Amino acid sequence: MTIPSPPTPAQPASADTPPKSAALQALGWLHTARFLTTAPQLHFLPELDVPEIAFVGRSNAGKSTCINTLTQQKQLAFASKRPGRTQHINLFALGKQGVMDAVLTDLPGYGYAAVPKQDKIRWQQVMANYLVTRKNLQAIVLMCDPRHGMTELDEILLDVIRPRVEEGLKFLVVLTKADKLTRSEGAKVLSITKLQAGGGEVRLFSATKRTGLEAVATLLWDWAHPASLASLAVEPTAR
Ligand SMILES: Nc1nc2c(ncn2[C@@H]2O[C@H](COP(=O)(O)OP(=O)(O)O)[C@@H](O)[C@H]2O)c(=O)[nH]1
Ligand SMILES: [Mg+2]
Repeated sequence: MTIPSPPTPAQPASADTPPKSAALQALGWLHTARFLTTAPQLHFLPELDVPEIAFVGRSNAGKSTCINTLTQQKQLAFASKRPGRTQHINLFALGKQGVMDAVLTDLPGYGYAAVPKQDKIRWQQVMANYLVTRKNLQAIVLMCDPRHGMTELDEILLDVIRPRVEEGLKFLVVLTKADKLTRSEGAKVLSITKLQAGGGEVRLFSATKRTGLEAVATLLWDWAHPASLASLAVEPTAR
C-alpha cells in the first residue's frame, strides 16, 4: 500500500530555491572566507563588531565538510576521519575586497566517545559560554547527521541557546549527508526536525550532491546583512 503524501504548500522563492542571483551573491561572499584566528578558550577570542555565525554539532556530523562546501574551499575547516581532533575555536573572516563584514566560527565538535571525560566537560563549558555570552553572535548553525537525528547533546545545546533564540538569535539546523537518504526519508526527517527546532530553520544538505547549498548560503547571507535586506525592501517605493 502506498500512503499518499500530503500536499505541499507553495514555497516562497526564497525558502528552498532562492533566486539565482541571490544564491550567486551569497556563494561569492562565502568564497571570500579566510582564516582569521584560532583560540583554545573564549577569552582569547578578539571582540568583534561584525555579525558572527557559529557552526556547531556532534563530531562527525559533517561540519567541516559543510563549511568547506559552503566556502568552496577544500581545506578551510579541517575535515578528518579522526573525530574529536579539533580542539580550538576557529574564526574565518568574510567580506569582499578584504573588508570583513561577518565572521564564521567553527566550534569543536562534541560527543566523541574517545575524548577523555574531563576534556569533554571542559569543552561543553567553553561552548556553552561562547553561545551564551558572545555579543556579536547573530546566528547558530547546528549540524546533524539525519540518520541519527537530534541527539541528547543537541537537545542540551538547544536548551542553552533557547533564551537567545527567543531574543532574536537566528537558528538553523542543517541535516547533512542528505545523499544517504531516500527522498521520503529526507522529507520525514525534515518534518520531524522542524518540530524539534523550535521555530528555527531546517534544511537538508549534501556536500557530495550539493543539495541545499544555495538555500543555506542565501540564508546565511541574509542573516549577516539584515540592513541590506531592509534597503532592498524599501527601494521600490523610494523612487
Ligand atoms: N556522503 C556524505 N558524506 C559526508 C558528507 N559530509 C560529510 N561527510 C563525511 O562524514 C565524515 C565526517 O565529516 P566531517 O566534515 O569531518 O565531520 P565533522 O567532525 O562534523 O567536522 C567524513 O568521512 C565526511 O567525508 C555528505 O554530505 N555526504
Ligand atoms: Mg570537523
